[in-house]
Amino acid sequence: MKHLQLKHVLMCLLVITASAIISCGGSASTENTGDSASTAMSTDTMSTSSAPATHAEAVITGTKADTTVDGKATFDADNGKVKMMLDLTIPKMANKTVAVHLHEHPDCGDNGNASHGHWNPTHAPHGKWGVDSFHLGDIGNVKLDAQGKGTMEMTTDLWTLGSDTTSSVLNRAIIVHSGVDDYKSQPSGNAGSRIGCGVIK
Ligand SMILES: [Cu+2]
Ligand SMILES: [Zn+2]
Repeated sequence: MKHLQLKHVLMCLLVITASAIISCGGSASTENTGDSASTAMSTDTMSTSSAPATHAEAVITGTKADTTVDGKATFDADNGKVKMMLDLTIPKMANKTVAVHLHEHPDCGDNGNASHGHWNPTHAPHGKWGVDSFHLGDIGNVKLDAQGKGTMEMTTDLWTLGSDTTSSVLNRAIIVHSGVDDYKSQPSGNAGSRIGCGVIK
């Protein structure tokens, strides 16, 4: 009996590894939703599986000595969509609007310039999210209040957390600019210098 259960679990792990979508049904999938069960599962399959993650985040810090930037972006996958929640605090930019993008490389070095250009796996022109052509990294402008605080939420089915490199926001950099994205200028909306950066993991 014990043997049979073990076998079943092993089969499930194999199936999950091969295809993250297929449920093993019945008792096995109920077990997988339990905390201890899913922890054990991810340890077992980590080395062989590239199943998408359900959560990722980036801690955003300043790239310049004279501008304090404090921020966090969380990304949660649910039902084929990814929801981003962004929190920013930039006291020096109180009452201003700053542009935020996902840039291609997970590297905040060289004052954020090492992150290279906007993440653009579809090779589209830069623009405003959801309107005509836009980069998958074109998050857009965030208005900051009198304390320099701002938030943004967006949910999209154009992003994933690890499914493939043409849709995954994992290992991108989230960049905060000193200026406003005009949603037109190529290749990056003329949004000014890079004052904040964080890598999504
Ligand atoms: Cu940018
Ligand atoms: Zn862009």
